[in-house]
Amino acid sequence: MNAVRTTCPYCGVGCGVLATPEGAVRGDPAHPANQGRLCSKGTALGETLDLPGRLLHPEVDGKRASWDAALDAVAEGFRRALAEHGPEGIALYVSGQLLTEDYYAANKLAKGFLGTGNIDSNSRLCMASAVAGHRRAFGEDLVPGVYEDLELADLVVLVGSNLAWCHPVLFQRLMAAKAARPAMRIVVVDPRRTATCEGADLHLPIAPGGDVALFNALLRHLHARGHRSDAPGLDAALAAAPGETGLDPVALATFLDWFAGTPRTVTLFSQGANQSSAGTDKANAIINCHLLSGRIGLPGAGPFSITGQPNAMGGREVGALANMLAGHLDWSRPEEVAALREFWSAPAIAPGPGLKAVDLFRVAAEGRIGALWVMATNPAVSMPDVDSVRAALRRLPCLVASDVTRESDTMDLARIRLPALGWGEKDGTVTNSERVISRQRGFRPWPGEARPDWWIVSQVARRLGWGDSFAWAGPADIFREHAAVTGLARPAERVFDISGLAGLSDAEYAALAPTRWPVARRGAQGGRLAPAARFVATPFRPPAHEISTDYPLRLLTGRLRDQWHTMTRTGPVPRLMAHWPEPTVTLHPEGAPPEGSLARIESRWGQAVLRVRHDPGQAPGTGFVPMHWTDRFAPPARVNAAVNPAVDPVSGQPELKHTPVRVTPVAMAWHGFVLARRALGTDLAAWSALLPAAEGVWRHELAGVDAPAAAFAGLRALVAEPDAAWVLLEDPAAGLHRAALLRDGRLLAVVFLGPDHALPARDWLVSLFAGDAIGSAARRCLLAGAPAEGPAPSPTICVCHGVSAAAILGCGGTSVAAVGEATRAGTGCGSCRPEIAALLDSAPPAAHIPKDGSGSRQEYAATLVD
Ligand SMILES: Nc1nc2c(c(=O)[nH]1)N[C@H]1C(S)=C(S)[C@@H](COP(=O)(O)OP(=O)(O)OC[C@H]3O[C@@H](n4cnc5c(=O)[nH]c(N)nc54)[C@H](O)[C@@H]3O)O[C@H]1N2
Ligand SMILES: Nc1nc2c(c(=O)[nH]1)N[C@H]1C(S)=C(S)[C@@H](COP(=O)(O)OP(=O)(O)OC[C@H]3O[C@@H](n4cnc5c(=O)[nH]c(N)nc54)[C@H](O)[C@@H]3O)O[C@H]1N2
Ligand code: SF4
Ligand SMILES: [Mo]
Repeated sequence: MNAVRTTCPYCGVGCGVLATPEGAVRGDPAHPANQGRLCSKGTALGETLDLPGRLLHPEVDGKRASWDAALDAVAEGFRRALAEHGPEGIALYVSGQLLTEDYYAANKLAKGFLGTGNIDSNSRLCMASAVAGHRRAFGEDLVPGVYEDLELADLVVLVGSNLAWCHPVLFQRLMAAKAARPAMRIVVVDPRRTATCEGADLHLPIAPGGDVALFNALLRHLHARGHRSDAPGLDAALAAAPGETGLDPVALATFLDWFAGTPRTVTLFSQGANQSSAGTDKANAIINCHLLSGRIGLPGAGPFSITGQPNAMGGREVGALANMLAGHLDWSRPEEVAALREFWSAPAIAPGPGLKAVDLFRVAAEGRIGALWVMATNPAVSMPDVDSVRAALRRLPCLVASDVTRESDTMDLARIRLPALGWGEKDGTVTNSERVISRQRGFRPWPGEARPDWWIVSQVARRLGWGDSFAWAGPADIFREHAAVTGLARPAERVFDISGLAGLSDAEYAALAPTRWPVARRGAQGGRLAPAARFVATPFRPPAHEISTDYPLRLLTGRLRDQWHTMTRTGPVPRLMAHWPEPTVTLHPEGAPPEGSLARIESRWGQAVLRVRHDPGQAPGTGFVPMHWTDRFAPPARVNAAVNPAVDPVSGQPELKHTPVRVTPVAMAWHGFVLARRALGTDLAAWSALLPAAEGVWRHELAGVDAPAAAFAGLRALVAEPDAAWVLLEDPAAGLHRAALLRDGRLLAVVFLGPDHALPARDWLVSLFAGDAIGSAARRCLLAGAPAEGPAPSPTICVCHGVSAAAILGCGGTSVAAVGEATRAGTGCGSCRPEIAALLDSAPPAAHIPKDGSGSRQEYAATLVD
């Protein structure tokens, strides 16, 4: 196989991938992160290589432009904004999905030459609190541990992490370790009972925002149990206000005892910790406990901040957050600023930190930013209070956006659109959660006029008069320069040092094997870190905005297993949409609107309308909405319109995981769906969601407030085709309107309307679109929406091997392993194993196959699974 060794572009696990130009993809057995494994998203990478909607040429003011003209326009936009507003009035907003080399180039342009601190990254929404916590405790942004520690630990505590869905390969490594060593314990701290809880011994359904209280209690408990430390700050930390966890006292006591009595403990934390107005304190409250128990940087022991994006860590290394400098150099140390100024020959280097993301868009909304360049991120969807952010984007005189796709909500608003290379084309490095630097290598030709992000940056720099400082021939040149920066102003206390890689030849860079930092000398390999640390007092504070009688429910947001962020790459792939086809709000069944109905969630900031899904594992008083839906797929379901923009006072990271809302049922005149052989858009009705149902089949979920008969006629007219015939069923008195469009026995479209959400499952109808002509038996039941006999198709659980819930329940296996042997379900990427376990646990089984195909439901046992 002519496969190229590269790295997965999704999560921060950073799995090695072997890929061929034809799009065949498999896990790289030689990569230390995954040792050959891949999850559902990684496995489907081949299907995302030729997505429609690719941006292939630069555009200025909506018209195709040459690179010269587009780059001139960017330079002119920034020159004008500089003249009008000064360096405070220009900004870059970049992303952990850039390669380190692209990231370095953007940061050098902003801080070194445009002279502005205003370059922030979507990592502000993601890792900023962990970064700030590390810097307060260790004096530097350091992750002490490595993945292997999760396998060596006797206790693994997952705080605000849905590892099973968000870092699936690491979760599989953890599950394999536990299977080999059943005495190992896993605790999940999360207000929701997630798929990750399926592998856990104890689930602590913490009150949203209660984590600081939990770890403050743990610190006191450890102290009472005789743990001592010489590190500074312990007394103040012990004296800090404890706070309320909302936990059952027995479960809490169990956790405190397990932790105190287990030397090999890893506490892994993710967005349930970071995305909080107390996010930095959450990180420090966790680190405090590891410090007092002496468990940092040891095999199987340490605090572990897991990164989200493929190159979240790389962005921190190059300093592309508004409050950081390149190479972990620091504005607070003048000798380091001077060293960088000299190294870059950048007399105008930014004098200090710039605006953090939430502030940046607020200032832009006030008209104080003249030019903004967005790279590899979609703030028109992913920022909190996002309608205000959209208003800010619209107000910008010069909005530049570099992306691989034309199909993003941010691209819609951009004045200058620049086509960037994507995964499989671009070339450079990324750093994963355990500090391992890996190569992403191109294995596909560059499409259209798309160019690498670093090249685009360097061309703009040249037009602004700084060509000599950006005269790189390729990513190897940039990497060497970045590596050299990390060696500046030495000797110093800074641990981050890869100056040992500054002398790599082009050939050595091309062949670079996964390498963990620090690498201070050529040939060195980093290991665990045991930095000197201090305690930080973390007095408990409740979330920034508390619930009230008007807004009595706590809205949590997060991710789904098979979607990536704003869906630009995963949304169009039917296999990935199958797992969770509609935008939902998950609620505890008690007092919730009926399952399958539509409900409005409203906050002080905005609203979204979503399909109701019941889950007894959702804590009463909370609701969960995935962050993924956009104008492209379901305009009314953009949850960030409702999410509050409060930030952590230290890190500036927004509180994306806690917004007070109310939920109200939405009355609609009709509900319905259209299946068609092309996408008809997302404006077909008052509520509209678009999903790829199968290869060449699009599903439109709809609900309207107009007269059903008129809506039905309108929808039929939309899909009508010459020489095709309608099969019709209409009962206007009952509000029932159904139609199927056929030509020569081939199904072209289906339009179903009813008075409420109780409509037939879509899966069987979707299956009829495959093949040339449908059989007479199926034809007779077409408008019933279900076959006359035999089971209706049930939702796919195992995406890799296409195994349905019905097949799993019907195979006779009673364990995940037995089901795997009988059906192959769960034996591919393994991401669905928690769902198989949940399905097997549920009783009576048949009741848990969703009637409407709206996603798999999970029921859960008691809190203490032990
Ligand atoms: N499938 C998939 N995987 C991804 C991504 C994706 O888009 N899709 N994105 C990647 C990125 S960039 C990131 S940052 C990671 C995120 O990975 P995770 O952080 O694991 O994912 P989330 O679903 O955002 O949030 C995790 C959990 O935090 C819980 N939570 C909410 N509030 C609180 C609280 O106050 N305390 C605690 N303890 N928990 C709380 C939520 O219920 C949720 O289950 O995933 C990465 N991996
Ligand atoms: N409510 C809520 N909101 C959230 C979160 C949450 O949990 N809840 N999580 C937050 C977190 S942790 C994150 S990380 C953000 C993610 O939010 P975003 O970064 O806005 O989401 P993505 O969809 O990943 O956007 C990446 C864009 O970069 C493009 N792209 C991919 N590769 C390249 C490349 O090589 N070059 C260029 N130029 N473009 C490229 C993609 O096509 C896509 O348009 O969302 C945040 N928002
Ligand atoms: S766990 Fe999945 S998404 Fe994350 S890097 Fe590995 S294959 Fe990619
Ligand atoms: Mo993230």
